[in-house]
Amino acid sequence: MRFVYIFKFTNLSKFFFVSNFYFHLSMVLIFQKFCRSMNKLAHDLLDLLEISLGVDGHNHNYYRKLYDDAVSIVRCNHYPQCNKPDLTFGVGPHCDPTTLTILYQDLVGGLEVFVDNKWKSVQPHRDALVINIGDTFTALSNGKYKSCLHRVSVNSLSPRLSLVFFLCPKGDRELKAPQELVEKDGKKEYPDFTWGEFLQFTQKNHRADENTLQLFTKWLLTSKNRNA
Ligand SMILES: O=C(O)CCC(=O)C(=O)O
Repeated sequence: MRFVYIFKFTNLSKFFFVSNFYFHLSMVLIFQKFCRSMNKLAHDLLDLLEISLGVDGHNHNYYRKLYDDAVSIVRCNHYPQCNKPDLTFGVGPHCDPTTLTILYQDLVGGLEVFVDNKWKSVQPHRDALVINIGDTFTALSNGKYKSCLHRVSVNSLSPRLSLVFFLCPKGDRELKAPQELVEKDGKKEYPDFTWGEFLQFTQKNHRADENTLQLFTKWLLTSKNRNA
């Protein structure tokens, strides 16, 4: 009897191992496909931003080239129901330090952006992606594009899911606004930096919020004596 039982158990664990393996493998393949599509979309958006900034002549493909070996981040957020939603946030107010954010949210709602001195909710839509400018692109556009302050509220009725792709350059890539843009503006607003330095700053020195880029710039200029 005992042997039969063990035999059955072994078969069952094999079944779980195999089904889990295929489940995880299919998840990996889905995520891979998702990341490739988001990476392509992010690069297309960089091209559009370049055109909008008028630097697509002499500096054609400037931004795309900075991100040709991007090491981006994907985050799946799960916000459980909360009995006291007035006392907390899913995510507190912050600007993304990254370059561009492409976000898909389910239909529950909760994402809010700070516009015209008011928090406004970003209405979920089944077929829509939310695109955010991050602090790194603020610097790369010499301050022309501002990163967007946002937060996530929670509710007592339903959990919420979001899937977020953050475009990031390789850690040691030197980041600076195109020279053409700086010359047009007559002033370079931010010192050169690498994404590795900025990431480290947000993890060790200052948690991401609306002042991160400003404080990082100050920190760079004082700690490294760089010129803006
Ligand atoms: O879940 C959301 O809608 C936003 C998430 C977010 O701001 C973040 O992950 O940094």
